[in-house]
Amino acid sequence: MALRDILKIPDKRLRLVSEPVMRIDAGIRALAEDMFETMYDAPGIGLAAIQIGVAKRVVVMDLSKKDEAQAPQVFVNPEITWRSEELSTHEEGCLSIPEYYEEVERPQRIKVKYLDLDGKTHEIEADGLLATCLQHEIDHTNGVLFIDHISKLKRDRVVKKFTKAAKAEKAEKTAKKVEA
Ligand code: K1U
Ligand code: ZN
Repeated sequence: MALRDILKIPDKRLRLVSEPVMRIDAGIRALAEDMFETMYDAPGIGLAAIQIGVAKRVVVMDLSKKDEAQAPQVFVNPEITWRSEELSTHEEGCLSIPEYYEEVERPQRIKVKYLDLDGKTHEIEADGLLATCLQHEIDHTNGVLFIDHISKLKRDRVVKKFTKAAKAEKAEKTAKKVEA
């Protein structure tokens, strides 16, 4: 198991469309383990492989409450097969946009088809936090971020803030290299 770095905006890799997994093998199982370690460490309740720079359609999630046993779930090649017409609004966060939270409106209920790590196909109906989190993570596999669902004004403001921070971090690293 390995703790991986989580990509932050404006990293362009977050905009890639991830590739479907063709074969669930030891490499995919090791990837899921690294993703859980990284997600629990962050901490977060979900993570898509592209957030650690791997453009494969793999999502991990754990929606258990603090006082409950861990409930890890893996979704390989998750696909939304049905969306309700009713919408609902939930506050969302993203480990690739740390400490920024906004309300997002999405379909209230969805059906999702996916494979587990044994290659078995499942189809589930989700609502509440599971529906929100699945839609957020499936968006990641398609290069879509939750800030794409908020106003342009708010999105531009948060992208500008993180772009400035990334430039400052790069300049600091360059200065340290010159010093050494
Ligand atoms: O995909 C991600 O970036 C992870 C994200 C998932 C998510 C959260 C809320 C709504 C939709 C999707 C996070 O986990 S953000 C962190 C977070 O929500 C959290 C962290 C610690 C405890 C409880 C929640
Ligand atoms: Zn996210």
